[in-house]
Amino acid sequence: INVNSQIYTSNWTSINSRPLPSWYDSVKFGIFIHFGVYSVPAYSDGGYAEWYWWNLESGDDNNSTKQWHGEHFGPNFKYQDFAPMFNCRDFNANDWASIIDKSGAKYVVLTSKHHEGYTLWPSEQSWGWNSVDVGPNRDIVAELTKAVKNLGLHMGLYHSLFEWFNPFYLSDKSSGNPPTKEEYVDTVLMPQLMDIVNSYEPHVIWADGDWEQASDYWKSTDFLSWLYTNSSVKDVVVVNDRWGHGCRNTNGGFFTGSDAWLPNKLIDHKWENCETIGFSYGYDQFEPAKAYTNSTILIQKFSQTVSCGGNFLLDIGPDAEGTIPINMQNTLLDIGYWLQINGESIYDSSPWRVQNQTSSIWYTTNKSNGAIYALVFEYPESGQLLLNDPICNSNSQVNLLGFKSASKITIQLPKSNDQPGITLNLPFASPQ
Ligand code: FUL
Repeated sequence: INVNSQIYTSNWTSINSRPLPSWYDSVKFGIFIHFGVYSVPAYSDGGYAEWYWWNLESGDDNNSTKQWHGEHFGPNFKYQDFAPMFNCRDFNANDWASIIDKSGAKYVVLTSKHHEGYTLWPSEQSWGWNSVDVGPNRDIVAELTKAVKNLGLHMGLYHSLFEWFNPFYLSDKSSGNPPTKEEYVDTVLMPQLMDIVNSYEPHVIWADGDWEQASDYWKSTDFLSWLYTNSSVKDVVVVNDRWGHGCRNTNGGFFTGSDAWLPNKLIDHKWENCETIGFSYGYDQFEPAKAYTNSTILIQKFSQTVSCGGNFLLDIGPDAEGTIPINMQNTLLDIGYWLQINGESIYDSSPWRVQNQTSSIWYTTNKSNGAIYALVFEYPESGQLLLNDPICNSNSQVNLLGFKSASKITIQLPKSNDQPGITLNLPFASPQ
């Protein structure tokens, strides 16, 4: 189907009928980046560090954010006063892109604007609350877009539909429920969405903040019909499903369920698991190294996600200087090394007819070479691995990816022909 020639109109039936551009399903792995003024205090009350401003203004009286803020910055220090400290002095877009490339990820999703409203590009609709006017004095979106695209990766942008404290939004919100006016959407949101598309040509638009209002208020289908029909990225762009309450797992592009959604069963619509390495999406300077999920567990979650038809969007939270914390970098390199060996079981793969055998064996298949891949998280000490589901015959071959000294493994077939289940006699060594 030629996505290009279609005209999409402003209703969900039309928007939902658009086929997802195929690059997205084939690449499987992306890196999410939460970066903004919240990267300065980098403090979490146990929830997300990027929610600092909300906790400061609106959370419970004397909550831990308010206490910590008072102790460190005093009562008169406003959230906006953090912006000049968002200096990004070590931010080097080519370095970020290179680390991401080494992780084996094929796309990036950067926060062009989170709920705080601060934009990482000089948005005219930010009235100075952006990274060119205050903070680093740099267009972060432009720099990273260029570096990521230069390496042949797809660049995407996360954009919060709402802003906690935008006066236009607060005024719309107080007009009724649902709001009886849409000044924020007309004056801020729609011009911003069109601006990021026209200026940076992102291949992913990752909307968020959907729970605040219905998609009618956000005019989501107006934007998407323009994006799919008239924009310069209409052939390649993919979007998620966070376009208004009730839209998740129903409307838009790929499904996202909840944050870090890992349903562990086949989902027959393209979906994505936005995982984090730590707990927060934005940087939390107090998160101890031991609270970070190690690479082995992340690789397992990644495999489970892909087995069930999902993409894995792994989040990193750089600090206010623009450094990706070293343990996050290490994790990315670990995953990249694993993908160098095991990538053929992931990239371009499809879910198999069976997703898993127990919680430690997950399957994928590659339709172009007909192979079935078993991703096995526990190496059997006995050297014998029983796979219950594959149906093999005497011509079948089994290889252990990454095992260099002997490519073939002996297979014991079931006693009667064409029965599922095989026993593999593996070498008594773990793969290099
Ligand atoms: C959530 C946001 O509220 C979080 O801060 C984060 O951005 C996550 C990916 O989406 O809904």
